[in-house]
Amino acid sequence: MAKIVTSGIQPSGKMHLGNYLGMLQQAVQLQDNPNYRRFYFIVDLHSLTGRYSPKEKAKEIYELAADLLAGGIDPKKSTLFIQSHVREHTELAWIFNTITSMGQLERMVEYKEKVSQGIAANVGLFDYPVLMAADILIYKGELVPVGDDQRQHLEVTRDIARTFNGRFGKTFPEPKAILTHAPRVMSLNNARQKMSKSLPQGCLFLTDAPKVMREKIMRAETDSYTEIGYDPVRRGAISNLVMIYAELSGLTTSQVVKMFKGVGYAEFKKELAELIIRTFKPFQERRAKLVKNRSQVMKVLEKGAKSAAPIAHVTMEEVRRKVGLI
Ligand code: AQP
Repeated sequence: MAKIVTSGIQPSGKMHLGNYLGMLQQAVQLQDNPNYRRFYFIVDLHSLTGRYSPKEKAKEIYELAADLLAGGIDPKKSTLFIQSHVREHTELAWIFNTITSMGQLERMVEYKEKVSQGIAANVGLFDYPVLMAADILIYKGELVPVGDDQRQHLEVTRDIARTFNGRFGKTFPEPKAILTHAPRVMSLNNARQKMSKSLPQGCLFLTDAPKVMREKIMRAETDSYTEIGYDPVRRGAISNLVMIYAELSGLTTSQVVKMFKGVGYAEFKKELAELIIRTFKPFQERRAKLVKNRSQVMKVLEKGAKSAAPIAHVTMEEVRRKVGLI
């Protein structure tokens, strides 16, 4: 039987290089594996936990769909849809809320970091890992292509699956993360923080104009050594740039270091910027066409929800029965 692969992405701003290298690139690669069935979704409900304008939100949801399609998600190979269009995600999240302890959610590093950045926390933000567990388990997902920042949340999913199975009988698998070689792309201007759209200065967006991409890379943090190297612990900033180069060129980090031996930082950065611009030019062209063709994109999302909903419905019926709802 095909293994179920699930992954979600928030429509809360533009897609960036971290999303691409941590999640999208591998979600696309997994499409060629006939042993997997894939569910990829835009987690619009998760994105309501931050501040937003409703008009802007609708645009972000639709443009993220364009990003995913332009980035290689193929609706013939993957079921692509909007989370809120399959209502069972939230119903299952409620059941999971009742078997999850407050203490476990209070330990979430992402939550604590957001609060320490001054983000006013609401109950939805606190409860994020529980809805994420429902997003995955409603399809009985076994594999989850995600970035490293989601590893702790995925542990909660595994715990919830285990607790549910223990109390109500074997129902859910315990899903595993699939990480890339670039599971945590760091901010370009602060290698101690992950690249994140809430820190836009150090974030390279896939839709940035070539000039902006060049400027961001040329300004990126390095160190006081004279040659590039790969040592993420002691030389985080330059190692981050080497890793980006390696991922986009298909080389290993040691091949990149060898290739640029004796070359100064400025020259390396110039080459890296051109590689990024070349890589994302076709993406930008495809995206521009999709953004203009709203009805085509919406049709894909509607068809995706129609194909995901019956599966979610069956799981929810099983859960309702097992927990004693009539
Ligand atoms: N820096 C990153 N490196 C590797 N993977 C990353 N991901 C996010 N940032 C990095 C992965 O991208 C997928 C979708 O992410 P998301 O929707 O949870 O997160 P995001 O909202 O795009 O993350 P941000 O930019 O960090 O948003 P804010 O600032 O709002 O918190 C996930 O698989 C994630 O692991």
